[in-house]
Amino acid sequence: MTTSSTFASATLFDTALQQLGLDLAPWRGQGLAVRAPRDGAVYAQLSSHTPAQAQALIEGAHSAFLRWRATPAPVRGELVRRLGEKLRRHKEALGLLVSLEAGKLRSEGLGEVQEMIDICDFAVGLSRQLHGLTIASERPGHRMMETWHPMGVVGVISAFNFPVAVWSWNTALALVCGNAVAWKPSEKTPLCAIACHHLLQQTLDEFAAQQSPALPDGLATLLLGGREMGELLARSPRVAVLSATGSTRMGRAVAVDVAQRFGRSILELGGNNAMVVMPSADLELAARAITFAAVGTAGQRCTSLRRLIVHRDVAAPLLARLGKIYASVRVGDPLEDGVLVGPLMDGAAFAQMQSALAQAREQGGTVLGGERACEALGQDAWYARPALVRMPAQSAVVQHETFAPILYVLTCASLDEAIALQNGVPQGLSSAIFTTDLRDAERFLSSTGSDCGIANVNIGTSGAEIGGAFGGEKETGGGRESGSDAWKAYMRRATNTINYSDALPLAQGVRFDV
Ligand code: UN1
Repeated sequence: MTTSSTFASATLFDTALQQLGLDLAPWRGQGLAVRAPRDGAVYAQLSSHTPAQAQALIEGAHSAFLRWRATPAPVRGELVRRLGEKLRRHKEALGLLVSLEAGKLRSEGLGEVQEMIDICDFAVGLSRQLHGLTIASERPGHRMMETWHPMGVVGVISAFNFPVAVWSWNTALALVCGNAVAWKPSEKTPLCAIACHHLLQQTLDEFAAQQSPALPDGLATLLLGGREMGELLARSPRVAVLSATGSTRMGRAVAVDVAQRFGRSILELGGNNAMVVMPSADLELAARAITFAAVGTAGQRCTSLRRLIVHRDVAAPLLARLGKIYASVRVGDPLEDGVLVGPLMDGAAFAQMQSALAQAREQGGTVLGGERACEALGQDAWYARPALVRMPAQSAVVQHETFAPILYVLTCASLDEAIALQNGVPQGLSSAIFTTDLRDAERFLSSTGSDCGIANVNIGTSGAEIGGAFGGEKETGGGRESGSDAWKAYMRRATNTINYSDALPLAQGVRFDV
């Protein structure tokens, strides 16, 4: 049988582009490599935008915004509905492209596109629900209310590990909220970005032809480039909101630049996610959840499980089970059926993993796994066996996010100790507890429990649905994207007081007779 894994990456890239109807010619140049982590093959070289081109595109986005903000929100929703339809039609091809360029399993690539479809559906509903409140006024014959208005150009900086979904969370919401979008994708996944841009541009063109007056060009723009492109977005006074996903280091730089000009930022930065396993837990379920969260996507999700805090009473059986899983889990070509762990993004990611493991050993850790694997798949293909690391304490290396399949294991003697360990790191994205004890579960979710933006019971830390707000506290940056009322970050709130009486009473009983 011939499976997609039998084909060289170039052939598969060709197939995906053909199915997407995407011509790469206008994007070709020098500077940005399109690379497949599964075999390290470089498929194409693309050019970056110059700063002058980027400035012009941002200006164009702003002009488009001035028209788009006056388009009724449900009509804006219709555009996003059509984008969702287009994504449904191209799910296979786009999913394959994600698997190729980000090194994800087939089902993870498809899952990412499903996440895009889901957020489009969500945003369509939202387009009729951008509600403000009506508020009781203390003055007779007065009414107060809130109205929500578009902000302007929303800048989006996204990371390689979710090269399409994170863009869609921001873009679907930003568009229904009446904003324009300027996107700087990771320089490691430019082709996924071009494909998304192509599908949105096609949708916009079809939609614009049916609008009167015609829709302006430039509503969604793509800025290809490196770090300097991110800086340009962060510093541009035209960018009203900047939503940035990536490392804490990047976020710290961006946040300062945006704050300097009183812009608004939505930051989704590093995670160092923990799971607590209590004595009452269903250990088999916990072992499966741990495996998906820790080794899935080769540990390269910001929600990946990095710390396991297991109660000493169940540490032995759980670790024995995990030891077996870690020894047998299949590492290999992510396009091959049965493989659960694909490649790391590149050689730098592999080097960082090895450096973290060396530090863990120095800090008293015992490492199982972690060595290079599947070298036959390519000299520049960087696979690693997932690593399970027993640590004597939550030392420096455990406090740090390493974007790789390393799971540090700590033991605890009580829920209080577990919560202190869970909260005892600088990051605060995702967390979970495995327990069948109602008290433990509720305590973990309470104000004295997990300090993360995501806290789960009896499921892992990764794989969040789009319906909830996504993001976290402390060094994770505090931003919220995706579902719930995250849309409010893409709009500005106006408080309106309307006097329908023939008098002019002042608030707080102030007298000012003229
Ligand atoms: C990310 O890693 O940047 O919750 C996003 C998850 C995915 C999104 C992760 N739905 O794991």
